[in-house]
Amino acid sequence: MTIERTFSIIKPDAVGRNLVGDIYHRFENAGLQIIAAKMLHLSREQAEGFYAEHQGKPFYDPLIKFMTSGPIMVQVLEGEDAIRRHREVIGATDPAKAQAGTIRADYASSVQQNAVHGSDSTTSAEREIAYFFTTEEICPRTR
Ligand code: DAT
Ligand code: MG
Repeated sequence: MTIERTFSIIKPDAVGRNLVGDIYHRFENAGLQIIAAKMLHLSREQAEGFYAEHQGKPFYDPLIKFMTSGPIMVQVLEGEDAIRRHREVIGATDPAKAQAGTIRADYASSVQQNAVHGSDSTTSAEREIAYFFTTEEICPRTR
């Protein structure tokens, strides 16, 4: 197993419901260390750039509207097999299909308002971390 970094968002619905501490607790319990974090309220341009891969899909406009509707928490998580482990803790995109005990099963109200984001590959993790964080903002324990 290798130590990986992944990118995570607590979306406006979950921040609005005061779930930041609960979700951080779940990450830490899964062996994921928070090595960078901040609160942001995304502009339309920031959200569109982040979700560029979904442009043109039927859910794209509602997604951008939702992601700019309130503050979010963005974080970099580090740990063994972090990308897969983080996606496991999050659960499936559609909360109706997410395994019991996952963040989306417990907190997402719909596939559109699904509480959290997690990178799905090393390529997307690298892009997404660099989209929101400078090197100086990332604080690994092992530096
Ligand atoms: P994930 O967030 O699990 O990586 P994704 O990358 O396929 O899922 O989609 C990005 C986000 O877009 C997702 O978290 C919520 C929204 N979305 C995806 N599919 C959707 C759908 N069928 N209807 C409404 N929103 C959707
Ligand atoms: Mg995705």
